[in-house]
Amino acid sequence: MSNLNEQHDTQHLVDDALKDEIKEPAKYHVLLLNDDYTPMDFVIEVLTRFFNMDSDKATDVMLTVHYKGKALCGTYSAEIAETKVDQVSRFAFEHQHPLKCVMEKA
Ligand code: TYC
Repeated sequence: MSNLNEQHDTQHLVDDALKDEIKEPAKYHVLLLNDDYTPMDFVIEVLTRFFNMDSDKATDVMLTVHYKGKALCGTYSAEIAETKVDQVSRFAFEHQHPLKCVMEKA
């Protein structure tokens, strides 16, 4: 390959590396999904315990999930979002409820 082409390629690699350094870390939405079995009170408990909502806000979000199928609980870095999903999933499983909590790139 010509010297000029190699220089061009190297510049691209440098640019990409710099871009990664400058970029804000990606954010993730954490959502609750509706099902027919998890008690409403349990969902409110999840929202107050893991997403620091007061009971009015938690009731509002629970009803959004119930009527619309899903709702946003919070937006976090990848690591925090994974931890929330894990905590909620374990808590639901331990109480034998089918409640599902998922994350998606914001
Ligand atoms: N649909 C459930 C019921 O009628 C309540 C519910 C709300 C379940 C939110 C899950 O994420 C959920 N008991």
